[in-house]
Amino acid sequence: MTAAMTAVDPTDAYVGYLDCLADADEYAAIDVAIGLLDAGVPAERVLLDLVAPAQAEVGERWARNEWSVAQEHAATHISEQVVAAVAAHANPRPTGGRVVVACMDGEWHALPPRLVAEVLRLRGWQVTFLGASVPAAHLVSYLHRYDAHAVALACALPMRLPHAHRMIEACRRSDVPVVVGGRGFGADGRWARRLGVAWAPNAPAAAELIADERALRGVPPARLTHLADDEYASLVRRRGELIDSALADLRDRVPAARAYSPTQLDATVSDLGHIVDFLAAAVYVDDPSLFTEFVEWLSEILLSRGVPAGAVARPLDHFGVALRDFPRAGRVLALGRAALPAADR
Ligand code: B12
Repeated sequence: MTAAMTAVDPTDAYVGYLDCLADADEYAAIDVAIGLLDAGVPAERVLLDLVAPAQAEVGERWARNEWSVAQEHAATHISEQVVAAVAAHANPRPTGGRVVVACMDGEWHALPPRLVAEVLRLRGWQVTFLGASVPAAHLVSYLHRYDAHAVALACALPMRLPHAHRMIEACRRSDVPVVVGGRGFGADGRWARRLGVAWAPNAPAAAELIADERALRGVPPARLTHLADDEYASLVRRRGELIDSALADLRDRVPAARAYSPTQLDATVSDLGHIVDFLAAAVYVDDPSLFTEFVEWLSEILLSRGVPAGAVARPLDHFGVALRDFPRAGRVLALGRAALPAADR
């Protein structure tokens, strides 16, 4: 048994609970959570003050290359089991209307909205949780069929924002109010404001918004007139060509890249794809900070995994040349280049 069983506060239980995740000890993790419930801690606090921060720490350990993907997956599975156990223990009965909670198309981070779904359930809403990557057309027909009071959409990755916008618009056309959340909208929700949609920083705030239909519907409209320059659409059309040419350029200019194994090549293609997708998303919302934050994150990830310096700088320079007729993308790339740590320039 890895965890202290006597904690009556999620904060005191946190370190022991993280040890359970580190040891992949599902039973001990569930015991910690149920122990807190039995000690009178509200289920909402167990979810938000224990499971959520522990899961964020899992991400930090993966990012620092301290935990493998397998350890992260094991820990995430345990968190899902703990959420299920807490939900079953609390077993609330709905008194309110139906709220549908779903991940945007292409979004696999289902645990954060699952926490939101359970908090809404605890607060009396009848919640349908549709889970990861729900195609827009299927979501909309589901909303029609069940006459939803509101839909809560999750996006963890800013590169998915253009898809998120299409999905938000599809829900709007069926007149169901939308609230969005997740890291993908920026820490302060600034990209949700750009897309003209109600945003909640966390589950309790989402519950308050959903209870206030006027606030949910009374959001200022999207500010996307810059899309008239067609840069975003052209970037999307050229995605494949940009990735191919950046890979060829990297192999020409960074000697270590010529000796990459097939696995390293796959990872490089995936990183180049992310660079193009984050660039396109920054152009979509017209905010270079979306890209500079990503570049800082990516170079930290690559440096902690021993990827040679230049692995980010080189593709940025290449895209800068390939996209010289794209003034907004060019500005974003230049700011991204400037945001790189000295070690990667
Ligand atoms: C687990 C995990 C995964 C799992 C998800 C499994 C699952 N069932 O959820 C898997 C393995 C699928 C995954 C995949 C990837 N992941 Co991941 N993942 C995570 C991790 C470790 C935990 C997510 C989590 O549960 N967080 C805990 C929740 C509670 O925190 P939260 O998101 O802040 O949520 C709160 C609020 O934001 C808000 N909220 C959240 N959602 C919603 C929704 C609504 C409607 C509302 C109102 C509010 C709201 O309320 C929550 C509670 O208060 C995070 C790290 C992290 N720090 O979060 C990385 C993280 C999000 N992943 C990341 C990445 C890069 C990826 C991949 C691209 C990796 C890859 N190379 O393939 C893929 C992308 C997959 C995809 N297309 O979606 C990065 C994103 C970085 C960035 N620059 O954007 C992170 C931050 C890891 C890191 N530290 O670098 N991931």
